Amino acid sequence: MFSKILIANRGEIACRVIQTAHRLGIKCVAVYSEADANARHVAMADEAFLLGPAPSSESYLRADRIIEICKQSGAQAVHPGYGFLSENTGFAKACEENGIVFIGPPASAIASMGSKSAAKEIMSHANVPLVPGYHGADQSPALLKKEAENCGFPLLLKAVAGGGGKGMRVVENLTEFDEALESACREAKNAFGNPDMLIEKYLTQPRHVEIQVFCDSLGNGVYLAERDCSVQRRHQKVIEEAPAPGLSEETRRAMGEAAVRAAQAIDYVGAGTVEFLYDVDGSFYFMEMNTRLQVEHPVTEMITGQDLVEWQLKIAAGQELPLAQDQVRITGHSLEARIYAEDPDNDFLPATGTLRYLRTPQENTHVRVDTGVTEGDEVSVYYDPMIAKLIVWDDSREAAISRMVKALEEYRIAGLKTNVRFLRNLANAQPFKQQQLDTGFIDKHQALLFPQPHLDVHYGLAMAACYFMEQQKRQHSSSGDPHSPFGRHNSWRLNSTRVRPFKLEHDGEICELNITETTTGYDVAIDDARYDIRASVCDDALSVVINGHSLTVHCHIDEGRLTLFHEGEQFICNRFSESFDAGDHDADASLCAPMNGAVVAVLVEKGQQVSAGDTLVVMEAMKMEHSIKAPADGTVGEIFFKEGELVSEGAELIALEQNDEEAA
Ligand code: MV4
Repeated sequence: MFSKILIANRGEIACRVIQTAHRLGIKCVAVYSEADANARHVAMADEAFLLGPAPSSESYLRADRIIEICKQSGAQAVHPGYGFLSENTGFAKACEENGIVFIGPPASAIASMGSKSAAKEIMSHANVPLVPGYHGADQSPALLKKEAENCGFPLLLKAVAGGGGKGMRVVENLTEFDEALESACREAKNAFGNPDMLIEKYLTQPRHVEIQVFCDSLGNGVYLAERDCSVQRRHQKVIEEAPAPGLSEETRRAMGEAAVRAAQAIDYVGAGTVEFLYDVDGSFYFMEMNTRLQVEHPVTEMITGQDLVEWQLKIAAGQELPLAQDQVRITGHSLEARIYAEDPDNDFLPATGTLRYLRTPQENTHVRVDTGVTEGDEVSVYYDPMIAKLIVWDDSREAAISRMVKALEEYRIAGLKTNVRFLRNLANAQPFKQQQLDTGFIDKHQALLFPQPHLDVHYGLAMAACYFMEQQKRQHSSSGDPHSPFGRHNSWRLNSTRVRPFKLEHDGEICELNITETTTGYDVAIDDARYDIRASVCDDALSVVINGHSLTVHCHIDEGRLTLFHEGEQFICNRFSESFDAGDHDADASLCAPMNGAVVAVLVEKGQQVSAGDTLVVMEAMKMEHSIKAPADGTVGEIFFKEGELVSEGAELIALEQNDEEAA
C-alpha cells in the first residue's frame, strides 16, 4: 500500500479522499490555488503545495506542475477526484510515464469511452443493450435518413463528440429530418469540432440509473448495485439515491452484469460508473460510461457499507477486489442532496459570497456531510459552487426521505444564496415520495418546488423584533454593569408599559411595528394586527408561542441583518435602530447609524445646543432617507462623519452631551 499520495483536487472530494487515506495510515499531499490557501483540504493534508493563481487552467489543471510536486514530495500515487484531470488521458499517461500511480483506470480505458460511437461499438460487442438506432461511421445524409426511417420517430440525433446533454436534438417525423440533421451537424462541428451523429429511438420518460462497477488488475469485476440520478436540472444531478426505487432483483442483476461486461470489455481497472437509460417498460439501455469516482458515490457506500476510496487505493496498489460479487450486500436506502451556492429563485444563478454563518445537521450513522468548506470561507467564481453533499441513510426510502427533509431544515447557511430550501421542498414533495421519478421531474413540478414562502411575514417580523429585544437584554445583562436592570433575573421587565417602536426592512419593504414587554413576554402590533408572544432564546434558537401557535426558528445576526431559519427557509430582515426617545440612552449618548448607508446631511455643528427631537444628521440607506434625531436636549459633541461619507450599521455618527438635569 502507498505511504504517501497526492490529491489533485480541491473541495469536498479532496477532504473526503484525505479522510480515508489517513484512516489507512497514508500521508497526504494537497495542492491548492492562491484562492484556496486557507481551504479545508489544505489544513487536513500532511503537506501542501501551491499550484498557482486561482483560475483552474493556472492551478488544478496544471498536469506538469502536479507531476513535479509528486516528485518533490515523494508521493507515489495521485488521486484525481472528479472533474479537473480525472478523465484526462494525457495526465493519466504522464503519471504512468513518470512512475506515478494514477488512482483510476488505464489511459486507454479513458480514451475508449471518450467517443459515444466508439463506446457503443464496444458495448455492442460486449452484449450490453443499446438504444435502437444507428452509430456507424457512414455519415452520408442518405444513409442516415434510411437509418432514421428504420429507427422510427420520434428519434434523437446525438453528436458523437457530445456529452452531458449537449448536441442532442429530438426529431419528431421524417419530414423534418433533413433540416434537423443539417443543423445538428453544423452545431456539433462548431461545438465539438466533429459533425458526426448517432441516431437513437427517443425515450420520452427515461430514468437515469447507473451501476457502480469495480475492476482490479487481476481481471476481477463486481458491481455494487445501482444509483437513481433521474432528478436532474439541465443535466446537473440534484438528488441521487440508492438503490433505484422499484428496480427488481433480476433487473439489478442484468444491469449489473452488463455493466461489468462493459468494463471488462475495455480492460477496466478501478472505480467506474456505467449509466443506463431505464425505460418505463423496464428495459434499459447503455448511455455512457464514466471513468472516475462519481460525486454521488456516497449513497452506494451507505447501502453497501463499503468505502469506495479505500477500494480505489487498494486496487491501485495492485490488490484484488475486497469483495466477490456474492459477498456484496445492500441494506436500506440512501439519498444525497447537493448543496450549492446558487439562487433557485433566479434561475439557479451561481452565487458567490462569504459563508458568514454555517450550521450543519448533527452527523451520525444516518446523516453524513461531505464538505470542503468551513464557516467564514469564500465561495468564489473560480470553481464549482458546491458547498457540500448531504447524505442520509435509513432502513427504507420513506424513512431516508424524512431524515433528508429534517437534515435540510437543520442545514443553516447565511451570507449567500443557497439551494437548501429548494432541496428541502423537492425531498418533501409528494411526487418524489411516490417515486414519480423521471428526468423531467423538476420541470414537471415547478409549483411544488418553488412555493411561496411558508413563514407568515407578520410572524417573521414579530419574531425578529422579539429576538432583537432579547438580544438587547442579553447584551445589557452581560455588559458587566452591576446596576443594569437588564442583569436582574427577577421578573423585572424593561419599562413594561412603554411601547417601543421598531423599524424593520424585509423584502424591500419598511415595516414599523410596536413592541411592548408584558408579564408573559411581548405584545407586538403590526398594522391592525396584534400578536401576543411568549419568547425564549437558547443559543441561536428562538422559541416562540404567537397567538397560541408555537414554533422555533434559528437566528443569525450579521451587521444588523437578521436571518431567521425555518423549515429550510430564510426570513431576512434589516433593523433600523429604534427611533430615539428620551430615557433610551445614557447620558452623553452617541448616535449610531441604523444600518449601512451614506451621510447625506449634517445639520448641526460641534458645541451647538439642540432640543430633543431635533434632526442632527440625515442618512441615506435602502434608497430612503433616515433622520438621526436628538434623544434629549443637549450640546453637540464630536461629529464623526462628513456629508457623502459611507458608514456601516452601528457606526458612531455624532456625540451628544445631554444636559445634566435631563440625564439625572
Ligand atoms: C436520451 C434521452 C431519451 N432518449 N436518449 C441526456 C444527457 C445524456 N446523458 C443522455 N441524455 C438523454 N438521452 C434517448 N434515446 C434522454 C436523455 C436525457 C437525460 C438522461 C439522463 C438524465 C437526465 C436527462 C435529462 C434530459 C435528457
